[in-house]
Amino acid sequence: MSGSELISAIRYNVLQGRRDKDDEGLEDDLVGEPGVEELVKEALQKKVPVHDILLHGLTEGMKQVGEKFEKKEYFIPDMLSAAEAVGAVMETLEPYLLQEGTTSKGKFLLATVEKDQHDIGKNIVGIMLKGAGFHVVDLGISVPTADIVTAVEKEKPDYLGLSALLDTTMRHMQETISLLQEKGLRSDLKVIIGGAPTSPEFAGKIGADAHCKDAFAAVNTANEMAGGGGANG
Ligand code: B12
Repeated sequence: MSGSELISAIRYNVLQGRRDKDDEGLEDDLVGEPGVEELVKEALQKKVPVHDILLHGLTEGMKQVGEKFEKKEYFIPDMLSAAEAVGAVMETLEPYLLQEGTTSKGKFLLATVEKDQHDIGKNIVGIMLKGAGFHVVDLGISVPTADIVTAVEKEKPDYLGLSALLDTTMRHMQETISLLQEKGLRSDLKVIIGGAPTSPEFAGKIGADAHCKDAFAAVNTANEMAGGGGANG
């Protein structure tokens, strides 16, 4: 398979929720055909850029899963199998994303906000930031606002990254910033937000320092804030 065939096969197999060759597939019976794991390994061997595997294969596949969920063609277990297939290959991709830094450019605290369990995007952001030389502390999913603020108090990070994928949980980002302000913890901290329902306008409205549309933008923004260049500089 060529690079672009591999990318489209990865996308299709995410959509089918197929982690590996033993999985059947949500819509077609595909047992024996390579799944996401085998395809990603082949793509890496063929030197398909990791950026393309992530954005055009895995992330685009998840986006299409979301569209099917919205149209009620897919249900929660279907979203979960796709998410599991993507989660499983992150370990394979991690060493390729961790090529750059060894020196710490600062401490980066990451969390998915209260009542929100989505973490694939946050985990990618964490791996890429580690790779860019930041010391990443990941607080996990559905982290209560008070716990995020306590962690800021304890860890004294330079950056706080908040992730929200639901319209109903975005408000906890604002809540977190307000509580940080109340406790006098906001001024030395850069707050960066991300996740599908968020936007630069929303970031401005709630007083965050930046919004990033994906993990590559997160690395660029953090690098700029740390006083260096972009993802490649
Ligand atoms: C997988 C998935 C799930 C999985 C999550 C598994 C997991 N471990 O994460 C499960 C099945 C658990 C799930 C559950 C639900 N989900 Co869901 N889910 C998705 C889906 C299909 C993909 C999300 C994803 O992983 N995308 C791939 C990653 C790589 O992209 P990303 O998350 O956007 O992250 C990138 C950027 O946003 C950015 N980024 C993200 N975070 C951060 C943080 C920082 C600091 C920075 C800088 C950048 C950044 O960088 C990332 C990497 O490039 C989306 C559809 C979609 N289009 O997003 C729906 C979606 C988010 N889910 C949705 C819904 C409704 C739900 C449920 C409420 C369903 C239900 N009725 O129960 C529950 C809620 C559970 C909860 N309390 O959180 C809706 C949300 C609608 C809305 N706008 O509010 C969506 C949009 C589906 C839809 N179209 O209706 N879901």
